[in-house]
Order: sequence, then C-alpha cells, then structure tokens
Amino acid sequence: MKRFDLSLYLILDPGLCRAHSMAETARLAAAGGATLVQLRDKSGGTEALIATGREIRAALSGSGVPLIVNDDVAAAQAIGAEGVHLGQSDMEVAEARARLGPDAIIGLSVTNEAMVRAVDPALVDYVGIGPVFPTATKQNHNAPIGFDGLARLVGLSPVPAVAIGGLKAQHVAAALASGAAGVAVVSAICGQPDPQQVSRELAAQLATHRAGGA
Ligand code: TZP
Ligand code: MG
Repeated sequence: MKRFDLSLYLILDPGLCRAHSMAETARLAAAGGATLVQLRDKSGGTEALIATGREIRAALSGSGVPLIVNDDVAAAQAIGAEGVHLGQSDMEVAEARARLGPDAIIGLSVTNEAMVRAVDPALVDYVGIGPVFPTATKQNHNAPIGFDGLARLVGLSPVPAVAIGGLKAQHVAAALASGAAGVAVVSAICGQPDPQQVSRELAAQLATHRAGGA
C-alpha cells in the first residue's frame, strides 16, 4: 500500500538551491521534518535529471521521505523515485499510471474549478493547488487564488490537496484551515541559510495547527 504525507512538501529548484546542493537540501529538510520531496529541474534534459535524482534519492535513503519527480516519467523510473508530479500539459495521468503502476504516487497541478472536477481519483493520488500568492519562483504562473480560492478548490477535490505558491511558516495555519493537507514550498526552504531549521519551524507550525491549536 502506498503511503505518503503531504504536510511539508519540499520542491527542489536547482537555481534556488545553490547555497547547499539539492541533495544536501533534501537531506537537511528531511531531518527537519519535510515529509515529501520533489525534484523540479526544468534546466537540463533527462540524463541530468536522472543523475541529480539519484543523488537526492541517496541523500533521502533511510529517512522514509519519498522522492517525486516533476514532469518526467522516464526519469522517475530510472531514478527509482516513488512518484511523479504532472502539470496539465505533461504526460496524461492515465499514461503515467499505466507506466508506473498502482504503487507509484502521482500528483497533478490544478489551478481552477474545471481542472479539479476533471481529476480522476482512480489515477491521481493528490493535487497541488495554487498559486495561493504571487511568487518569483515560477515564471508565468497563473493568477493567485488566495486562501478563499484554495478552500473552494480543496472542497471540490476528490483527492487530498497540497497548497502552493509563496507559502511560508506564517501561512501554514490558513492553508490547513482551507482544507489543504499541507504546504508545498520552494523558497521557504531552498537557498535558506539553514534548511533544517526552517523545515523544523514549518513542521512545528503544521503540528500546532493540525492539532487544532491556535
Ligand atoms: N507552482 C505554482 S507556484 C510554484 C509552483 C512550482 C512555485 C512555488 O515556489 P515558492 O518559492 O514556494 O513560492
Ligand atoms: Mg510540469
């Protein structure tokens, strides 16, 4: 049975991760409480992605934190990653599921109501919903939806949702109150002087607000 925890979902970006490597950032974040790690590298081809992905997988070994690869199903297979995250213009989820099998974790980005309504829970394990706020991390992102938009889309989703876009520790409470299972972050962890410490702070916020605390 596949198990995954969306609560603190780190997305690794090669540009922002320069201070520490992506593998080192993943290791530190997992030690600080990250529950899922995605490799999102739009800069190179499949070969480069596979090499980096193998380093990250090695860095995460023993942590129990699954590795998800953005966009590239073949790379995910070569890396031995636990899953893929697909955008609306990437490989069809049915095709990805056919290639990866029932145990793989498959995530899908959704930004509006029509996309959420089209999600097939037999194929998709979770959705990423956003951007909640504008963010410099993603070029040409869609219009921000805010926490109201997030809550509306989470409410329509047949699968668990993770919120994304400009989220920091101070937004965890509102993301959870909107019904998201967790927060997906890039710049809140990548490129921070101490990725382990900021991950700990995010994890502490999650623990507090998931428990229904203030
Ligand atoms: N998709 C929507 S917003 C975003 C992605 C990949 C980037 C989020 O990055 P950050 O730094 O957490 O705002
Ligand atoms: Mg994509």
